[in-house]
Amino acid sequence: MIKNRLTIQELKDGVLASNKAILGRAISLVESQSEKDRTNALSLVNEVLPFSGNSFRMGITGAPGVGKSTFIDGFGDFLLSQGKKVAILAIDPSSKISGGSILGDKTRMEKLVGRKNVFIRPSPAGHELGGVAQSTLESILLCEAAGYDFIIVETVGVGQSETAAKEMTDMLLFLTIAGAGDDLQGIKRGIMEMIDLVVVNKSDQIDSQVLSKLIGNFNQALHLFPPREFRPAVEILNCSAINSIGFDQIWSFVIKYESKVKENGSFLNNRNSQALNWMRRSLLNMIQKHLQKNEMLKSNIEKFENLVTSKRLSPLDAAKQIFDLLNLG
Ligand SMILES: Nc1nc2c(ncn2[C@@H]2O[C@H](COP(=O)(O)OP(=O)(O)O)[C@@H](O)[C@H]2O)c(=O)[nH]1
Ligand SMILES: [Mg+2]
Repeated sequence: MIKNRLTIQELKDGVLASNKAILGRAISLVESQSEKDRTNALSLVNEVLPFSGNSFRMGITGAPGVGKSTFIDGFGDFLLSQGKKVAILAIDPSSKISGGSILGDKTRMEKLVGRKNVFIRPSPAGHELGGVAQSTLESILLCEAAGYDFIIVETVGVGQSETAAKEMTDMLLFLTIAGAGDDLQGIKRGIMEMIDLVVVNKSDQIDSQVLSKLIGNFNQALHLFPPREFRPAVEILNCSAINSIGFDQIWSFVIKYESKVKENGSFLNNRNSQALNWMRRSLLNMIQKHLQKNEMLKSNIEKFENLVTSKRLSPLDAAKQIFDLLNLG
């Protein structure tokens, strides 16, 4: 039994001892949006920070139904057999609407649930994307401090959530299937640029000619992008997640990818620039939130909005005058 409230020290000790129940509690703390909890969460994360970072972080994205959960279950099991300690987290802002979340159905993860070296955490419900992304980032750090050395971040293949996943992982895997209108046309250019590995799932259902054609199409599209200097070229592999077929090749790619980015320094450079970006984005968010609460500014903004819509002041001049009111020098 764990007592009701744990001190930051107790949470830290439990996380470092890799106590799953306490890790869960620590993650609940970073997910909380109450002001007091936020203060404690920041202290806790700072405390464990020196013990974090020692992992490979893989993001997984793809449209609903392509088999992400099934893939994570099977591939996670494969990773365990490689001696990895696996944590699975999710960025799923849609859980607000659905009431569940992409990892909510832990029953899908039949191979992983209850295994010693696995920690599974669904996305918190009822948060905006920004809040989900922030708590997922902090959860990654906590899991690493607890000794998890392979972190999987699952995200739904829509909107900004995959950008958020990209911004906190070392490699992004795009899972897809043949047909279903989900080939090249279905992938937005911006997403294509973020992907490090494409995996065509449900190979058990695909005719080999269709698969070759799909792979050919992908390769053609990839040629339109400049060669990647610091990371291995994007590859297109296939698997049958449900039958655990094809994981060897995916694992080989991950090993190749990890050793290349670690050797040439881009692994660390990427992690550092991700950390700095998170700092900058958080700062801008705080400034924005703070200003939105400022009454003087609110009333002035209304005044300036009227001036802009009645064409008495240009939008740019209005912005400049509002900025000057802030007296930031
Ligand atoms: N035939 C076949 N079905 C699969 C495979 N992987 C997943 N599925 C099925 O596809 C459906 C959606 O899988 P799920 O993992 O929930 O997809 P997600 O929405 O991307 O997480 C389920 O019915 C799975 O059993 C596969 O490799 N082969
Ligand atoms: Mg799923």
